[in-house]
Amino acid sequence: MSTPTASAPPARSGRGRTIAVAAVLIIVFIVAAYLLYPSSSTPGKSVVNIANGTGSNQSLNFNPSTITVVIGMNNTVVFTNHDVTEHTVTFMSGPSGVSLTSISDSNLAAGTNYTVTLSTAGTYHYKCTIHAWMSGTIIVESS
Ligand SMILES: [Cu+2]
Repeated sequence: MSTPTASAPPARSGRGRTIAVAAVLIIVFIVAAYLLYPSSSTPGKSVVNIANGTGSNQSLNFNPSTITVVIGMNNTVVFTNHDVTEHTVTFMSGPSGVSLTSISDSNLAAGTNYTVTLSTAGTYHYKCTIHAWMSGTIIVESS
């Protein structure tokens, strides 16, 4: 003798199915957005951090010290100073025609950030003029 089986659930109404499809679509969009814009960086921007202690620890540097960006995608770079002391972002070289002084920041105070958009493709080298061990490279690629 078999035990009674549960009766089949009532068929979904048309409205219920619409809601289920909408929920699936929303989940798909959220996953797609997450894959397109990883949480590690702000959409459209690239991030370079200066960790607390970098000004007194020669094993620390701009982080990451080398980045590659693409014009129109993420060629706006945000330098954030998490340190307790001042730093600079002083460009030493870049593509010809680019004014290095106009893209540099000579006073990146503790707890502040500096945003620069690099719109000319090429390789840029920068340093901190206060701490000789701090230097970085930004490679800007055409889109
Ligand atoms: Cu510095």
